[in-house]
Amino acid sequence: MIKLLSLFTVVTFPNGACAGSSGDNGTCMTARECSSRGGSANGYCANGFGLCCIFMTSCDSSTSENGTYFVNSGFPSPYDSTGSCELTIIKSHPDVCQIRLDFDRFTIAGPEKMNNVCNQDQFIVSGGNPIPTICGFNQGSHMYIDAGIGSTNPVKLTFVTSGNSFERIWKVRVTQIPCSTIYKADEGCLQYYTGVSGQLKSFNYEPITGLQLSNQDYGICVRMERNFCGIQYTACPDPVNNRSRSFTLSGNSNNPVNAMIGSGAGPNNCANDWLLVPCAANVGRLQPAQALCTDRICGGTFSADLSMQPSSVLSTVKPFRLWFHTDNVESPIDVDNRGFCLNYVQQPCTNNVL
Ligand SMILES: *[C@@H]1O[C@H](CO)[C@@H](O)[C@H](O)[C@H]1NC(C)=O
Ligand SMILES: *[C@@H]1O[C@H](CO)[C@@H](O)[C@H](O)[C@H]1NC(C)=O
Ligand SMILES: *[C@@H]1O[C@H](CO)[C@@H](O)[C@H](O)[C@H]1NC(C)=O
Ligand SMILES: [Ca+2]
Repeated sequence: MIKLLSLFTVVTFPNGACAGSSGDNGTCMTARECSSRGGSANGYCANGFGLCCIFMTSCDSSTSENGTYFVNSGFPSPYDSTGSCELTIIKSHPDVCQIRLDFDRFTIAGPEKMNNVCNQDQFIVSGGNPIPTICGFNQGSHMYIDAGIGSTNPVKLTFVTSGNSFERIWKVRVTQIPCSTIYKADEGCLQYYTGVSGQLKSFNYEPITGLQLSNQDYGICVRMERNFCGIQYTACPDPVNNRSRSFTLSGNSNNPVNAMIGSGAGPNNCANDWLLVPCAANVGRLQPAQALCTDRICGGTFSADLSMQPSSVLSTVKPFRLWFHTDNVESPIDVDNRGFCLNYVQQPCTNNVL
């Protein structure tokens, strides 16, 4: 039954995601709703019936708005001072289990150069599962924070800046992910990648001056795409150095360093800093030897053999997961290591890949 209530037509539309005219993402709503929730309208959505409402906030604030951008004080200008800048994230709905952070901009001071510890500037996540502290250059990276089920303690993001003058800039997009969605990350993955191919980098990876961060311990997961059974990793091209530094985890990377494997005693093991690639074997190895595989890889060359020659490395352990671990010591044995940048390609369930 249709009731005509008034002469006015009331147009309703869902509060969906929208792209603002500035290029930032927002939520579609009415002008009144946007201003009462503390957002700023930025272009139209819902065929012109709604406004794309952008939420941007800075130090010592809290947000329950999905898609909030957390920026440095004075953004888009850089911030060159010391202090502590915190955002408290409140679940927009009890049915939010994860928070995804996208580092649209992320430049703070890097680690000290002896042991690569983030002791000047720090980015700290608290209130969720333990997350390693990071620093340096991390634009384009992401993190998933486990926010727990139901109403839990809020997750807090803190940028601590201290020490020398440095032009810091950050813009972190905070997305709240409902428990029931198919696009949430698998349990235990700080980073979660989808797609048949892609690129994985350690935090503060940058081939010219970036340094591998100490005190890291986290999982990197790649969603198994349909009809794919294995995954192949290859060190990224390094366009700036004569000898590639795109996989330099241990040793002095100012000199050639072979790949090291395993976790036992001895000079070529990965007891301190390592990338765990489950049952890794070099691509192209003869079949009988394929049974021999390794788990930890470190050194200054990416290969599952003790070799100076880089190789593509195959793993067929499912689900596809890496684990990255570093201790708190570098100098004097480990010098100028950059961490890793790897390209991955999932392998179809043929070609002897089980
Ligand atoms: C807006 O969202 C799209 C899709 O998720 C994303 O690719 C893009 O980077 C976002 N833009 C900004 C400025 O956050
Ligand atoms: C937050 O926005 C993203 C799209 O940007 C959407 O996928 C997600 O479901 C939203 N979360 C909630 C709790 O509505
Ligand atoms: C690369 O090698 C050339 C020739 O040996 C040298 O002049 C140049 O400085 C090197 N570049 C780097 C980034 O090491
Ligand atoms: Ca170390």
